[in-house]
Amino acid sequence: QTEPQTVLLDKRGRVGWITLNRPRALNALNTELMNDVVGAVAAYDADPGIGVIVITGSEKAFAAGADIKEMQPKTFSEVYTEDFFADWDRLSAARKPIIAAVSGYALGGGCELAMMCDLIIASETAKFGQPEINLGVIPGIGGSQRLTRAVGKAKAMDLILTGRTIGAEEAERSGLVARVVPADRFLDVVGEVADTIASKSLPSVMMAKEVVNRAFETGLAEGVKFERRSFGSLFATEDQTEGMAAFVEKRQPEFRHR
Ligand code: CO8
Repeated sequence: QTEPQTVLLDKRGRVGWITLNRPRALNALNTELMNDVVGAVAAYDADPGIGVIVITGSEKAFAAGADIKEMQPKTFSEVYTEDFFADWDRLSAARKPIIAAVSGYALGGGCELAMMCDLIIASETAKFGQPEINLGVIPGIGGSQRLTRAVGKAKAMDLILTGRTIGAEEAERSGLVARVVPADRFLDVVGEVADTIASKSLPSVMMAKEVVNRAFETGLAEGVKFERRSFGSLFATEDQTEGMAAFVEKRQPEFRHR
């Protein structure tokens, strides 16, 4: 396997960091970068030493969208037959939580990439938007669906029809973003959140992600049943025995992620 050129990879404890690294194009998402991100996520997902994945960009840009220069010459039949960008869907197969750490621009495909992650932590400098309408197209990597589920129809229509950009405060108020963090503490706080999640029992973390995502795929009664069955199955793990014993014995649990 060749070394990725468009992302920087760094394991810190049980957290696998992926830093998008095409600074001259504000991390615009081209095919190479997509392959690198998808490959890195799959590798961390399969690594038993990793509990959480973080995807981040630079201070100025998480990602300024799909690469317009790569898309510009394409014809309909190329976009259709190549299923351009379909590989991004492979991110959804990751079973460990993915945090999007967004500073600066998260526009178009950049906003869609952030929304494919499980939670978004934003620097107060973050700017979100789906400006595809300004290019004569529409969101194409799930944005119309994920944004609408995240913020509701009113805000999604506003953003997708006008192409306007919103700041971190409005994004948090709308439900797109989990937390907004001061710029000077941004990466520290992301690291703390990631470490916190990574310190929990991995089977319960993975199952928590799975049950929350089930809320988007199924009706309430089915979802609650799925949660109940998943909850019960965690009583087969060593970490449940340890976690509950530690509480009763008034000590910190020592999870072994099994
Ligand atoms: N694609 C390619 N290059 C880009 C992109 C992009 N999305 N964004 C920025 N760049 C490049 C610029 O061309 C420039 O390169 P150069 O120095 O060679 O001219 C460099 O990055 C720096 O950009 P700017 O000089 O423009 O920087 P500014 O600070 O002046 O502006 C902005 C920053 C406001 C973010 C501005 O760059 C901008 O508006 N970018 C485009 C944002 C946009 O429209 N994004 C949506 C793209 S479309 C999309 O994502 C569709 C996804 C669905 C695809 C599905 C296919 C099936």
